[in-house]
Amino acid sequence: MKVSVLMGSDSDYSRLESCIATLRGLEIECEARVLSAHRTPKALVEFVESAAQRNVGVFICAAGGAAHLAGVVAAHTDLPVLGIPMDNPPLGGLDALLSTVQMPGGVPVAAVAAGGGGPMNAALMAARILALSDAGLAARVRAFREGQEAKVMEKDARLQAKL
Ligand code: RP5
Repeated sequence: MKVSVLMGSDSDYSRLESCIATLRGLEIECEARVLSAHRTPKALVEFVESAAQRNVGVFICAAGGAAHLAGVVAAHTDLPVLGIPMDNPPLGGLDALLSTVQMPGGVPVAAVAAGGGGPMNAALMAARILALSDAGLAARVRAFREGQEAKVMEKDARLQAKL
């Protein structure tokens, strides 16, 4: 299954590169689009409603400011929706975070994380969801975690050697 990565503006793209790279590193097919809840509402809904035809399994939605993207997507799909609040001026992302975590009951959006780790963690959370029904992906997710542990242990060993 594929992960659909949506962003409210092309100005969000540079911070989503780690999300897309993480998905690709885990050999997860993904699509990425700039679509806005406010500026392109019709195209957004059409795109979300045709997700089954593209074999989408999870949506990742990044937006700043009023950040309605994840909520609107969740209102038009039964698939899991992961929202990434982008830390933009003038309110530094608090606005987007509050929008993302205050969905009304019945329309679930998971707010994955604010800040630099958010896009990568959204990709890893999407991978864990898809891995529930994909043993090969589950093995790659485990290998990622183990590889990360090995890297940190290596750094610690280098530090110990210097002390
Ligand atoms: C949001 O407004 C976008 O997701 C972006 O984070 C923010 C600013 O968009 P631009 O004015 O840069 O297009 O909708």
